[in-house]
Parts: sequence; C-alpha cells; structure tokens
Amino acid sequence: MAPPSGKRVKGIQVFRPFVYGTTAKPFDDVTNPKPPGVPNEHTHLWTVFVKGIDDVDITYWLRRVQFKLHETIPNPIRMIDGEKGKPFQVHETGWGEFEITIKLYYVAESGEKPQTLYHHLRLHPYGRTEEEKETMRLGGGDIISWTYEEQIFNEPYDAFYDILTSGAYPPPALPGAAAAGGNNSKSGGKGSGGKSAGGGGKSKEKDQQQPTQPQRSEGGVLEHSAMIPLTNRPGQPFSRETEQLEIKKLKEALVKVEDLTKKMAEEVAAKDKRLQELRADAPVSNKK
Ligand code: SLL
Repeated sequence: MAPPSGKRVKGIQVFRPFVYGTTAKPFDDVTNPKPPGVPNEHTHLWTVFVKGIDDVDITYWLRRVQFKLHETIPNPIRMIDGEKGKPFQVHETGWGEFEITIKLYYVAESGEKPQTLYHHLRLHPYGRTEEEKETMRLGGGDIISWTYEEQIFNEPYDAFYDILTSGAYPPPALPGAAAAGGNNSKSGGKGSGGKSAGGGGKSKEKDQQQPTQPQRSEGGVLEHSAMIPLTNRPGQPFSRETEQLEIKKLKEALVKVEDLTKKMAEEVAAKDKRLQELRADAPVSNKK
C-alpha cells in the first residue's frame, strides 16, 4: 500500500487502548450442549477476539484482523474485516490449547504496516490453588485469558491524526440496555464532554457476575478516545479500579518484601554475632 501523502505530525504519539484474548466454555449437556456436527473429541467452544475497551468502536484505526489458528483446524487462517462497533472475532470448537497468531491491519490513512501479536488459547484454568484458578473463570464458568494493550501511533500522518482526534463522543447504548437510566443512553452528538450521566450502580470489587441490565461502565468511556472506565462492569475487568487494585497489591507485596529483608538482615546479624563468639571461644590451635 502506498504511504499516504502528507506529512507526519512530529513529536506526537497517539495511543488507543484495546483488549485481545480468548474466552472458552467447556461443553456440558445442561448449560452448553454440543451442537450437532461437532466432533466427539471436541471439549470446548471458544472465541478469540480483538476489541475496544468497554466495547467501544476501534474500526476507525483497525481495519481488519487475521487470526491464524492451529493447523488441525479447517481453514486455519481467518481474515475478519471490521464492522463498526463490533469486535473482530472467531468462534471455534476444539480440544487443545495452542498459540494463536493475531495480525492487525490498520486503516489505509495510517500508512502503518501490519503488526503481529501472539496469544495462547486457554481452555483449562491453572494455578497453585483453587483461588488462583478461579481468577481465570468468569461467573458463568467461562475460562478467560484477556490482555489489555495500548496501540501507539508514533508521529501519525496528518490525515490519520485528524481521524484519531476528530472528537470523542458517547458510545451507543448496549444492546438490551434499559431505555432509561443507562449510563450512556443514546445522547449522540459530538464532543459533549467527558461525563456521562450517573446511572449505573457502583460495581463491587473485581468483575462481579450477576446478570444485570447491560450498561456502559461508570466513567463514560467515549468513542474515539483513549479513555478507560473508572470502574469494572461484568465482562469488563480493565478499568482505573483494577489499576488501583493492582497498585495496592504491588504496594502490599513491597511492604512484605521489605519486612522479609529486614528479618533476614537481623538473622544474618545474629548469626554473625554468634560466629564471632564461637571464634573467640575456640581453642587457639583451631584458628587459622
Ligand atoms: C496440544 N499442541 O497438543 C496442542 C495442539 C490442537 C488443537 C492443539 C482441533 C480442532 C479441530 C484442535 O482443537 N486442535 O479438529 O477442528 O494440545
């Protein structure tokens, strides 16, 4: 593809958050029966995806995504063209985990070459404890492996810079959202500022999974912006809230490490003292 005419905007970096990963669901006769035609040995239904944070549209910068699946899967190379506001995704069934190659193709105006990501399809939660394994499960038992990522456009071309910064606006309401009381009921219109109407109940720690009316996350992530939500909502674990929790965990871990280091140093000092005492007491002939 020919590079776009025009200049690059010097000294500017624009970033856009996005999420990629897999969600897998084991087949079972009650909640997830195997559809007809699915081979006997297949144990899971799974999805691999690339999407905007809080499900906002990313097709204004990402044009298509190629998912390269395992060779044992029929037609392993899947090219998915962007549809505004929809995730780029592939649904499959299978029995084994493997690495998926995800190639991102940017809009022509960007002049950017495609970029490749790698993602391990996770079908089985792992961890030392049940609790650790549980963090890989959503409420419905789905096994998730999701990654938050930021796409950086370094010194974008003029025309692409204009696309990226043409004004942020509220996203449409989620399908099935209550007509009134949603966080971002369809107010439409461009550039109506950062805040969204209150609405959605404050979510609790981590991703809580009670079935609720689908609502946008608190914090009003705008389309065409680099915002991330203030709080989580079911299925949307990447937010300032999560960030704060991670920071808290890191701080607590740091205190623990400092504590251990102090204790260790005390032990070493005590042992050293004991060694000096023993040396002092030892018969002269043993001294070197
Ligand atoms: C493993 N190295 O041994 C991996 C290979 C392959 C997964 C996993 C086949 C699906 C189909 C399938 O699930 N392949 O037949 O459509 O675990």
